[in-house]
Amino acid sequence: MMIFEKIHTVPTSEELINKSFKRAARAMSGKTIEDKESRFKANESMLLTAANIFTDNLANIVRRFPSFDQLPKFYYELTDILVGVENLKMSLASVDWASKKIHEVARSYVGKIRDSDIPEPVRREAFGRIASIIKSINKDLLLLNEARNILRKLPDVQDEPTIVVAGYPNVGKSSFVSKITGASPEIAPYPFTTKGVKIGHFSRDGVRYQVMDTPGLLDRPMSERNIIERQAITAIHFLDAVVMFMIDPSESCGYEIEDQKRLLVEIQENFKLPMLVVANKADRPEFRKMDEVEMNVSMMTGEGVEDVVDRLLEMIEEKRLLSSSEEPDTGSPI
Ligand SMILES: Nc1nc2c(ncn2[C@@H]2O[C@H](COP(=O)(O)OP(=O)(O)O)[C@@H](O)[C@H]2O)c(=O)[nH]1
Ligand SMILES: [Mg+2]
Repeated sequence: MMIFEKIHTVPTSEELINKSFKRAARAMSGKTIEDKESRFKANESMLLTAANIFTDNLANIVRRFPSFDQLPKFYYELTDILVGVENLKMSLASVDWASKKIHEVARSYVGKIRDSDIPEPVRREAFGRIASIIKSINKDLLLLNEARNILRKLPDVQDEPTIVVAGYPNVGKSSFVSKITGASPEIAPYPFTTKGVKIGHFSRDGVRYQVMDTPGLLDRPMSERNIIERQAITAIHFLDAVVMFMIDPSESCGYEIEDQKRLLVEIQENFKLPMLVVANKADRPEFRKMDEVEMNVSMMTGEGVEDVVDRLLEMIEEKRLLSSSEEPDTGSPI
């Protein structure tokens, strides 16, 4: 399940006020009030019912947001870029404060109702105070709802060993992904891209691996991107991933070798992830071997594909052994 899926729509102050006071009034409507005693009781319980509805709703809002410090680093980064973790924490704290404050006000007004001569004005005063507490957190409720809408669109990236495929358009990335995952990959939205990421899976020896094709993300120079885009891209850095960079030395992709090399260097500089550089289209007559390249393949003939997969799995294993022996690097890559 997507990590942010359980966050519901966050209501506005006005919606909350209408809902809670209406429900409290409805709870009272069937009751007949014969004597002074039951009239006081009715006002008391109307106040407590309304207050409970408020505190329950507010507590649920806070509870459904994930605890940000426990979020996988990948999602933490994206959340921070998209909405700001500090802003979110502050708004959640305000909602929590309001919930507690309303509880306090209700408690103290129950006492005031008991001490009063006529209960209704006292109860109405309590409602007024509760309403103004709720109104005071309206900007927080709006921010949380906006955050919710943004966070729900994050890609559902599993906490699985991942192969990220990079390289210029038309070099053969998608051919590789469909060759090793069989099925056509799922398309997941990704911030600041129109195409999203394509995610496929395959299993080896009972272990599930995730393959992520990144059209629009890792297929053109970083220097052409603004800072926000770069941050969104470098969040990939926080996945448990290795990168396969694909070059097309035949240049039938439409990009010159020199440009492809420059992109390779940029990605190497921006991602401190293990990287395998692979040249594709070995079947083509224009193909030539390159110093930068570790393995040559052809997605058309299938030549070398198994070796590439074996090498990538080896790299994942090496990375796993390495990261279990040292603290993960949590520094920002840019
Ligand atoms: N001759 C040849 N063509 C290939 C090879 N791999 C991919 N192609 C072709 O190159 C084009 C782009 O491939 P695609 O996988 O969509 O590249 P992507 O844009 O990097 O995902 C397609 O027409 C493929 O059929 C290969 O090994 N040999
Ligand atoms: Mg493609």
